[in-house]
Amino acid sequence: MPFTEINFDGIIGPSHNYAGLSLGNLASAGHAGETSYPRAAALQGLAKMRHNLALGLPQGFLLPLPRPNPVFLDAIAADGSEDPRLRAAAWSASSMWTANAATVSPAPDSADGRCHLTAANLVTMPHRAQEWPDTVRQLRVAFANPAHFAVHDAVPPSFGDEGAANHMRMCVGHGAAGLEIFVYGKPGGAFPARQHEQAGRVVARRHGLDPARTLFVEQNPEAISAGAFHNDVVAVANERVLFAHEQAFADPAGTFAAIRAALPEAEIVVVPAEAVSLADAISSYLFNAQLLTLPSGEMALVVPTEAASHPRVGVWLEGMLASNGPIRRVLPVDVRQSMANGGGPACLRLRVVADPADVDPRFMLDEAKAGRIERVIEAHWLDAIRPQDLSSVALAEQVISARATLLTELELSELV
Ligand code: SUG
Repeated sequence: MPFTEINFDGIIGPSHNYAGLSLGNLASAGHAGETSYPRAAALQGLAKMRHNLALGLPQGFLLPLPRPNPVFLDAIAADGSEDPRLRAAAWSASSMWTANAATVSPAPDSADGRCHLTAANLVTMPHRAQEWPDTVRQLRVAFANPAHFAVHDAVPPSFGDEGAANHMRMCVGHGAAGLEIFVYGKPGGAFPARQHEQAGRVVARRHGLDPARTLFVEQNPEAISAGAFHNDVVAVANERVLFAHEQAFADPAGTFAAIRAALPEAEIVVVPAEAVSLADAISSYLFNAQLLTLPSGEMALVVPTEAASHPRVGVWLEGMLASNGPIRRVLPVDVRQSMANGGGPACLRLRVVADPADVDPRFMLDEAKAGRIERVIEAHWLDAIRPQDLSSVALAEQVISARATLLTELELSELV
């Protein structure tokens, strides 16, 4: 099979909970302390994967990481009883948002003709900074073939890196050489700027990208202050189309001109602030959508139900479909449990352009495997977690054994 885009969704782990750990992520703060429903969350995530599989698209997955994380607790010399936030960090199921797992440059973009993946260090948030060593271990199993893939450790922690959530790729077709756009924030605003410019530059050099097809673009500080803690909350790209909020970038006109100069085929769909304010975009997660090329060649936008049902955003989407733009379908999915922690459909997936035959087949989904995963989730994922439950040794044992059962079912016990 030629190069194609494969979406690797994070299976939502059995310790999914609402701890309010992410400053600047309004949903995480707004749902802090609520009861979470890990089984429902994981089933919603699986339903989204099945939805995209049924569209005829290749679908992969990545597994939840070990939680509560003994390596993290050991490193901070704590058993978790000292501080509820540290305990919650050790339990966090945040690796579900695989858009933050790594930055991916497919083979057509790199100097050595291999697909490069650099794990994101996620240093800004302690609960996320613990992810990358286990992420890199998993990526090295899934993308093990050195003829086709190079998996790099995270960039040094002085440079904050949030992975694909701040990276966009535009091209005439997935298999063609692409324009890679690294979006960074500058510190000094109300909330942390999680992606540093230098991190993107390190990744671009490591991946052997052509400077003529690489852009570094500053995120609008107003967008970060309004709650766009990652660029993928205000912009998404697929092939020749960029779908972005008018206020996504610090210099929108300069950014769009640079994109058009590097990729003359680019089509830029800008949503004006007078139709959808930054606040509406962020609360509805309109841009945290999967912009997908369907087998028919049409483009579809997989949006959270919150976007489709939002009064102003829904109207804007209807108008977009009625116009003759490049996005021809809008497909709502329910990922409410993830959304309440600030993770929409696009956060839950890592895009890798590759030949599916080159990926370890244990990470590829088909309907039969989805059924097997569903049965493990139904039988072993916890129904509900309240913040005070995170001190329970019995609950920790249940979480550990639920994940181990999934690994055994998928013949991936080496990741235990
Ligand atoms: O890093 N939320 C995640 C959401 C990540 C969304 N990803 C993308 N935009 N690609 C974060 O802020 C909340 C965890 C808590 O509060 O319990 C959290 O980590």
